[in-house]
Amino acid sequence: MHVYLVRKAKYLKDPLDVRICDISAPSSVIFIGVPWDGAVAGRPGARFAPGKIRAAFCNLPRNIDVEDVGDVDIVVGNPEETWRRIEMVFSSITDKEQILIAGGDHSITAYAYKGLTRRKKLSYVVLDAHLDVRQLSEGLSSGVTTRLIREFSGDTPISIVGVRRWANPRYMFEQAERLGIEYYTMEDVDKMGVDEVVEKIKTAHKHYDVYLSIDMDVVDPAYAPGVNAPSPGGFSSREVIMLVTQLSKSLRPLAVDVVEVTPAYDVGDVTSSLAAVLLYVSIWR
Ligand SMILES: [Mn+2]
Repeated sequence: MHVYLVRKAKYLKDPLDVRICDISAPSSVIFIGVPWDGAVAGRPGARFAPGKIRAAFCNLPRNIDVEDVGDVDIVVGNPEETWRRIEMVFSSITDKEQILIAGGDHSITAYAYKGLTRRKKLSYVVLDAHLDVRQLSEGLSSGVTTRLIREFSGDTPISIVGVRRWANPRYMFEQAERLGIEYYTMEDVDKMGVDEVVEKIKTAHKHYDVYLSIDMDVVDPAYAPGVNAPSPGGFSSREVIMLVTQLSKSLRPLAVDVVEVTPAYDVGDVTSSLAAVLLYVSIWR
């Protein structure tokens, strides 16, 4: 092969400037993609997000080893088989300090959680504009995730941060309360401040291995336009980076996912690159 032919062109030649994917090494921190969007009721295309998020994540500075273990092999048109596969993959992950997950629509979270909960006593923290307490009988959508997690988790704590009053019908707030789900609306966050919210969540989840899920629609559409169900009035990218950094330092989550990115609606990959940065700052080791 010609000496000037490389697998991937490197634009900068500084040998000290090493990026995450320049070297592939086993690590206790792994990156896994779940390219499934078969449960999207709104704007489809999240199946293409892991590729975009991976590309952005790969290009971040390599301050820690992260092992890319690939994508879950999903089956288009078959949610039951796909969810079974996701659950199998995650139930087989052992001895990892942290699992970074690039979705996919939000339904992947429920089955990743279900797989991991076979070995660990998990609790669930989610950043989301939506309560996601819909029933499967309403139709296949990613709005069922928090209800499914409640079913899979028994009575372990569930906290939602960033809920929009204008993006959820009133009865869903009652449903969430009935299911024992703690939620913080954007107004709550504004009134209390991020420090107090993080402190309250830390106390509620202190005896558990935490699964932290980041639905990118928690971010304002001005900063994250490429999502399935955008809702105005969310965090800026700077605010959400600070929130995820603080939550991760406090909770040391076992698993962190970024979901609902829809590259076809994105602008210049800003949503994918923010998702990649959120995974990056969630690394607590
Ligand atoms: Mn959502």
